Amino acid sequence: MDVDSALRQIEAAGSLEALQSLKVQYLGKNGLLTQQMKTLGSLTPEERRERGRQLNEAKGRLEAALEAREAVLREKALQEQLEKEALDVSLPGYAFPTGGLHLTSQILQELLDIFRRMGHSVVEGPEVESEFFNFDGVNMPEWHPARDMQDTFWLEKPENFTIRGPFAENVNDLGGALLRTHTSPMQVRYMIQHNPPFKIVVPGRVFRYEQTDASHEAMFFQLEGLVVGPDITMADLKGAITELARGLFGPEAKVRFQPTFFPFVEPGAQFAMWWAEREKWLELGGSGMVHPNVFKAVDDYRQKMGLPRAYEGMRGWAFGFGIERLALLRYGIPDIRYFYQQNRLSFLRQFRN
Ligand code: FA5
Repeated sequence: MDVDSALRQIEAAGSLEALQSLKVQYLGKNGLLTQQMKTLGSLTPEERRERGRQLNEAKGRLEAALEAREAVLREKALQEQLEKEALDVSLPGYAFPTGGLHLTSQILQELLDIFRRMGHSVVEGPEVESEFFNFDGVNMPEWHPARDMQDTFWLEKPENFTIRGPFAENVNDLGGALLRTHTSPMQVRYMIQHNPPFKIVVPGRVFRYEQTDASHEAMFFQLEGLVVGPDITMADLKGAITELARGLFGPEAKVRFQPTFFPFVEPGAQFAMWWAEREKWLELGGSGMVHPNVFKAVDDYRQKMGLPRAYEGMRGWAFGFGIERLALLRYGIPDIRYFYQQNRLSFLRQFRN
């Protein structure tokens, strides 16, 4: 074995793998040097001492050379890795597009916060509704001309159509299936399932089969309010709407009620809010005292289900208004169709929260 040639090979090893195989080649279990060590036994004691010393010295030099080369190669590998992974922190970052809440969701959250502060619970109902809850239950029987005020998307009713909610499947005569035209059916659903007194608000999507224009959509959101108890009066309704106006437009806000007709309230009133900044009235929606026929429809239904009648002698107020209409007026948006139809990001981004 030529020690000098081995040392040169070690010195020239270009990688840790190459170095490892040299180590095996010379010092491994069957390496060249190891084999020579094994021949020592056949020598005379004298020769053995001399030869053993030589081999040990060679082994020491090889080991030292391997170690030194390994240190150099490791350092080189580290440098290469550092260079490869180098990060230029002065480069500009990537802009990640972020999502945001739709304007409608933002306003709904604001409204729900105002009503939660007044002690209302927030409840939701189904968008596919039965004729009974959408119309008959809120005092709009089939022959009632007021049904024409809300053009309806009727749905083909499948064979085994059952309407969502407890008890509902036990009642056969719920009429046709439709997309709810307002959130008022939740008044009936909630009262069937809960005893008074209570305060609720119902946010939700509603649908009307109508020609769209700058202020009419076929799909929009309403917020419904309902408060029932033994001595609720119109003054409570005024108080709640005033709180709502102040929550939206500040402590100076005023409200205005004008008599109007909705089948499910008596008396009925449309309400508007005074927007001081712009000095104008915003017509928002309808309201009134719950019509006795609505309480009666609820109690009749409860009785059919074997539940006690709970609404005789009760009084309540209700309101309902359009969320997009509020936004149109508040932000001076010229066309309600910007909200959903064209999904205009340039429009929606103006309201990014
Ligand atoms: C109702 O839907 C009644 N359920 C409201 C109500 C509830 C009255 C409880 C009394 C007591 P109306 O059809 O007027 O009423 O609609 C209420 C509001 O929804 C309107 O004032 C308006 O803000 C909004 N709205 C109605 N139609 C559209 C439409 N096509 N596009 C956008 N918003 C609409």
